[in-house]
Amino acid sequence: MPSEPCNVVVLLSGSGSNLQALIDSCRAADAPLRIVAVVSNRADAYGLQRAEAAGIASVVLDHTQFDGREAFDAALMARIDGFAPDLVVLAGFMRILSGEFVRHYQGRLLNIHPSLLPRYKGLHTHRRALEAGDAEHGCSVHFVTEELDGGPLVVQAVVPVLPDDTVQSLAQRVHHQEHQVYPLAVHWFAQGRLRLGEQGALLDDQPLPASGHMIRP
Ligand code: NHR
Ligand code: GAR
Repeated sequence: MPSEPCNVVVLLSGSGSNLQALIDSCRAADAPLRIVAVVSNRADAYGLQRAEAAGIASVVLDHTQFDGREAFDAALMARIDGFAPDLVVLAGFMRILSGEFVRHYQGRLLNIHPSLLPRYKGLHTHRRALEAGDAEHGCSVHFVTEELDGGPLVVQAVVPVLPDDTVQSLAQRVHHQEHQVYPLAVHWFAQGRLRLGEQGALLDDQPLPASGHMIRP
């Protein structure tokens, strides 16, 4: 007998192509997860239209309407918890989250970041990889902790940097990998295979390497 599916809430701020990849990955009737809600801090995020098209509940919580980060995060937690999620997924969510928020979802909060962490934490990662002359770039899925982009790694996908790359062409190559590895990591979690242990991420009760599971071209 299949057990209850893992209820997932997705947080985003923009286009939502990673949301779309997750939606597409739960088409099968026996998918181990269901996306129960999408929360955006921006009313104009295209990801909200993707949610609506897929029949997923959505919420807009505009951070500019709150008096500071703590107040926004408290409201965000209340809205998210209304959906009783087993997992919260950051998919292009552009607001730094407070320690209180991160601790509340400890072990059930994942992010996808567009670089090969620990390289290029923060913003403008594609431009920084190009400017550094890196031969390789990529993306990382990690458990979120208070240390920005510093939580235990789950999976990384490597892409080559090509001689004529622009920020756009490189970003597109990385995005394509994001759409493969985020559903993979989320399905691992939903299947009960992935969890956060004391020392880092565990897959099937085995510690993952510090770099996470590596996918190379
Ligand atoms: N919060 C915590 N505590 N830890 C992490 O690892 C987090 C997080 C919140 C978001 C995503 C992250 C990324 O993958 C993420 C990871 C936004 C910023 C940022 O500087 C940095 C990293 C990430 C997301 N945001 C600005 C801010 O002041 C606003 C930028 C904007 O609105 O465009 O919050 O890269
Ligand atoms: C993705 O590339 C994601 O890695 C990145 O934003 C993009 C969102 O795309 N996340 C961050 O930069 C977090 N600071 P999407 O909205 O099409 O999924």
